[in-house]
Amino acid sequence: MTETLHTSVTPPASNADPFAQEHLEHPESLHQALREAGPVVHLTRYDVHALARYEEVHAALVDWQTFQSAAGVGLANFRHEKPWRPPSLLLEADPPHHDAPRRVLREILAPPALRRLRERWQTTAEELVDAVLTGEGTHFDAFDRLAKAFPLRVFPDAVGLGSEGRDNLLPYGNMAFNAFGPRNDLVKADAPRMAELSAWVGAQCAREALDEEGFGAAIWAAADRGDLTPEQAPLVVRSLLTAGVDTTVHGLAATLYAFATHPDQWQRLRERPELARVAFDEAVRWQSPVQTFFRTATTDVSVAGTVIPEGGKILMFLGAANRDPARWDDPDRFDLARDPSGHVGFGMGIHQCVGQHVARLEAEALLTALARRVDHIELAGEPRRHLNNTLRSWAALPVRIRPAR
Ligand code: OVP
Repeated sequence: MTETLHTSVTPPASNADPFAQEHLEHPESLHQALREAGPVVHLTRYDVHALARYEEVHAALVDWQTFQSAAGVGLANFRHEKPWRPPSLLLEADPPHHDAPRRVLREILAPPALRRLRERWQTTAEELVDAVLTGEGTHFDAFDRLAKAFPLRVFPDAVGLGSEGRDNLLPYGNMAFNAFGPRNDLVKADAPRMAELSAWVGAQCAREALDEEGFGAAIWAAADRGDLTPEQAPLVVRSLLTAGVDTTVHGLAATLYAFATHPDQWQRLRERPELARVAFDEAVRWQSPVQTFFRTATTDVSVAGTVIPEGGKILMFLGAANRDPARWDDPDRFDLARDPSGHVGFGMGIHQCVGQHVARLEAEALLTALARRVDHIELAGEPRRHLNNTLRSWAALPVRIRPAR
């Protein structure tokens, strides 16, 4: 994608604020406008270049040499601004520094390493589904009782966290994902708890805070083998705690929302529960729980004729790329019959979500448990969004379900 710089076109400009409440709540119309405006759009308010088409987003994601992460994957440019916390060794790093932490975490979160969790997670999912079926009627908040409850039951245990303070995990993740955006009201609202939440998360990353079985202990074992330095280990644990909770909670909520609004797709899953994983990926494509990430240009680079200057920030709209009609047939349809692979909801290239197998295993357990017991699921009220600068997230998902006989 690095073309010659001879012909340079001025890109269309937009003064839209993608982080304004209206666009966070309903991003579709902005996404469409940005895709249609051109392959590159200059966002004047932040002086960044935006990519909203699949082709350009995909190309930027895979070209880590030209589009670096070490200057931050939010709006803040770490060349000029001090990060709010020590940068992530995975997300906010480039090769070669990125590679050892990535290799360690990839092994720990690879499918073979997760096999020991499957049976327990399935049992937990069935317990949660039984609880909503035998509760006070079949009308309940699927966000609270399933999407939030399930990851919080299984993931902190899998990491090996102690039992105290687990209610800090979601607020910490919410804060971290807000921090990729501008310093707007969402970021300001997080400020009072920033020191407290950061201190708690920091303390959980110590070897002594983690049990001997979990992902956390496995990261420390890698340090003992010399695959990581002792200074790197706690920061790699921190990545799990930052990226592993809110993402799965809102990804599962997106999946439940998809089924509650597409009864025909629920019947398809009931008939073929082995579609659970495809369904989750299709929901990740359709909703894109992680909406955006930034990169920074390492050189003057031409993207479809527009020169993005060295040091400039590039805003990649993953959610817009995942619904680009040039890449997807009928992109706004949630459809288990399509092949969603190639979506950029987990990113693409060397930074592609290292935890995606964990997320898929969670989704498979929960959806399988539901598909076995639930005949029909529908909305029982207006779903409520929670606003976050990066995550397409939820506050409530009222549903009604009909138990299968
Ligand atoms: C979606 C991600 C997000 C937030 C933080 C981190 C990773 C991290 O490594 O800390 S990936």
